[in-house]
Amino acid sequence: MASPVSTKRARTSKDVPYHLIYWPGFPGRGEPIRLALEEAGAIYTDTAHAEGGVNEVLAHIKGEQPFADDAANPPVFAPPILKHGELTINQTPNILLYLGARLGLAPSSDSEEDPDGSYKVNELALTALDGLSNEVHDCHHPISVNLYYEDQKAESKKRAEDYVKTRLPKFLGYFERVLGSRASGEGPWLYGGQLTYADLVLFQCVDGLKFMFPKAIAKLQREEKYAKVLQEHYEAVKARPKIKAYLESDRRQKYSNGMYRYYEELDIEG
Ligand SMILES: N[C@@H](CCC(=O)N[C@@H](CS)C(=O)NCC(=O)O)C(=O)O
Repeated sequence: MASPVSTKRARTSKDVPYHLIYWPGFPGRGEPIRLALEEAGAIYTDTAHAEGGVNEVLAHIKGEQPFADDAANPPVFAPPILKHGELTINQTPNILLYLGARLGLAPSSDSEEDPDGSYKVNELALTALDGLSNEVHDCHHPISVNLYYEDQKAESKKRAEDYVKTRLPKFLGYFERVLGSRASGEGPWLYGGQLTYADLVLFQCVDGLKFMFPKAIAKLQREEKYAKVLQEHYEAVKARPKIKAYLESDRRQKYSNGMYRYYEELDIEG
């Protein structure tokens, strides 16, 4: 009888460098993970900056060797992918959940003070990714992710108009409430008076939105709407010394045809 495969492995030590596997050429879904690693001063490698790094991304997606022989980790579906020692995981918020407590960017479930805090931080990150990242992506891929933007331009225009008029205010309004809530604590942060990875996710979403819908965001700022999210919180994250240094470095890639794209025809005031 075949013996059962053991998927158990010892926890990877915090000292082992992290390895991010993501497409080169744009910040994309990999960016909140980079921001977390940068803010924590973690040692990491990134296929976006490695010669031939794209081949590693492709090998994972295609389930090629040696990844096909991994007894401990299920095959990943799509990048971003994080490798840490023998652990291989994907799904952006899942990676952030793993990194959160390890990097001091979320309460640990072992903490006596706030044992459930990690779920609250995760909730905020998931909500930002739902409404200010995934739905933004759907603005240029409203019919199918498999089709180019150029094949669904008419639908994209409708989708982007609806997004800017109804969905964007709904999610910005939600985060404005979070920032004004008692649970956000002191200071400009979303939860518990301390910077967490949810803050980095929200910052990245707002930064991408400023690039993709500059007219709509400028109008909201002129009207002094959602000032906590668009101004205070955004600037507070941007001014963090390690984040500032990262944003000014070559490691920060420019927006192009990733998650946040600029199309003049979609750039409406709302
Ligand atoms: N929900 C995931 C999915 C990852 C994802 O959609 N990755 C994109 C690249 S940015 C991809 O390659 N998707 C392939 C597909 O959806 O077919 C996440 O947040 O990480």
